[in-house]
Amino acid sequence: MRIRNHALRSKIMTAADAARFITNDSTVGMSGFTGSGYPKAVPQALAAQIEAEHAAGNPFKVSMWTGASTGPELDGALAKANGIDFRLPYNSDPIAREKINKGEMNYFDMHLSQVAPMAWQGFLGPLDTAVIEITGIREDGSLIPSSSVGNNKTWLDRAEKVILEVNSWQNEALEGMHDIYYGTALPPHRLPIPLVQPDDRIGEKTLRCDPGKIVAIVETDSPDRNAPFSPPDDKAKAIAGHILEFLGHEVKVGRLPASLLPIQSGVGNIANAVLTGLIDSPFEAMTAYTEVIQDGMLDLLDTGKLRMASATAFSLSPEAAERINRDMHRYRDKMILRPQEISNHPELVRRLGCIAMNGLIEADIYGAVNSTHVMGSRIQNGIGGSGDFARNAYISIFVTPSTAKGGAISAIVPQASHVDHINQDVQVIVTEQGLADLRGLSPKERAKVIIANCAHPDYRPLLEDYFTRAQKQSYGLQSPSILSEALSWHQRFVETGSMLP
Ligand code: 0RQ
Repeated sequence: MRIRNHALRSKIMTAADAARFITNDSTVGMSGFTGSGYPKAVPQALAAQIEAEHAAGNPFKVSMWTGASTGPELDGALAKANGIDFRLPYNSDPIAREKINKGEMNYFDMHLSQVAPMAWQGFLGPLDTAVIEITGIREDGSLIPSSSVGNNKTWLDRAEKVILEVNSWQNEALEGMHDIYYGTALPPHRLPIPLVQPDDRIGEKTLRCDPGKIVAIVETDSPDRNAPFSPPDDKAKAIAGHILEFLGHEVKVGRLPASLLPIQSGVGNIANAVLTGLIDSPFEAMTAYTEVIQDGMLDLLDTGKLRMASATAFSLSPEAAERINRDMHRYRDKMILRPQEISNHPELVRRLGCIAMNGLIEADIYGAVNSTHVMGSRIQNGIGGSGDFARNAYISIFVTPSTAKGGAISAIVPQASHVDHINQDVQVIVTEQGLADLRGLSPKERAKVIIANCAHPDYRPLLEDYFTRAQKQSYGLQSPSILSEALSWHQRFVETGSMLP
């Protein structure tokens, strides 16, 4: 039995009845992080309720806070119903993305580690309702978390009303895997977070929740989004190869230990390919201190190369989700899921010395990175946790194919059309062409290495030409720029569909 607290069983109801507790103009905190552990039934019932109100000529929109991206049953359904007025943080849902880019939805993209602390600071406003997926409820009323922790602790603490989805698709053996730290506070009462190794447990195994706030419990049996990974293509394999060679070199010259330092890996196919590449690497007894556990990490855990992984969520293919569900008892001792304010905490990322690896949209010749905005204005996903890790990492690596959209776009440009990560937070850039180690280099030195090692051959001569002329024409010569031309590649793409002249 999933709901072991008898008093709370009286709150079980249908998703439609539960959704009626959510009203127009209210703020809702949903569980969910990179497609796992998000509520599936109540958001769909809410979307139906919103559509019915709209059909009757009544306004109905909510503000929505999550952990990170969710799934089609949540972001997709609510965006389709035109039910979201404001959303934070990271989103990867295509329908929500379209609404944001059409100017029909307000989106506050923020560092994932800062969501919970900023909610506590209060300027985001009150939180009316929390809708949280869990695996079960214990006899004492404490909640067994699901396949992501995200901001659930904070939503449960801050919300006036709580709606729970108890999802029996989630493996009961998840119980005990989580580590919920209750020691955070606002300044001036903050204390050091007592975590010095990725496998330290510093909190509780379950979430606390005032039973008086629980207005509804909905029973579900639905899988997480679980998007498939495509097998690594040649570019991803080449990128992985450059990174492995670089890390090997760092070990050889004594700048990294033989087991490396805790790895953080972003989402996506390339990040997954790098993890897969580590299987054949010489590194042993590695650890991960990261946001999401992907397929590649499971493979690494299986081979024993990865000793353990700490994260806030799973982000698995359907096959890997099945595998982990089958073998949960075996994986459980090697994985810890924490609140995202801890998995991504700058203090901990700096202390542990994480090796951060994240994707980028474009980088400029000086190494400023745009992770979020295509052509400077169209949001792709969001900054996610990349800033939490990039700024504080021991080594901050960014990866990308050297071109996008079949070669019509260069990922290396004269000037980034939007900046998420400033030069100082970007130490290594890797494309299938090669790797640029930018540590200790001045801007002009960085430009030479980035153009030579990372740019695609179709764009390399154009970048060399720009950089040569910039060094003659620029107002200043610290980071030479031709202001009238710096964003002309983007303009050309918008006008002609290609950055190539
Ligand atoms: O678009 O799907 O329409 O073809 O962006 O690009 O090459 O498949 O790479 O999946 O690794 O995503 C930066 C978006 C890269 C991701 C980004 C288009 C490209 C494609 C995806 P299509 P790829 P990836 C941990 C850390 C920010 C958050 C972060 C991201 C789509 O890594 O969201 O790092 N990062 N979080 O065509 C136009 C360019 C483009 C471009 C790529 N220069 N111009 N389109 N694309 N480059 C996770 C969390 O924090 C939760």
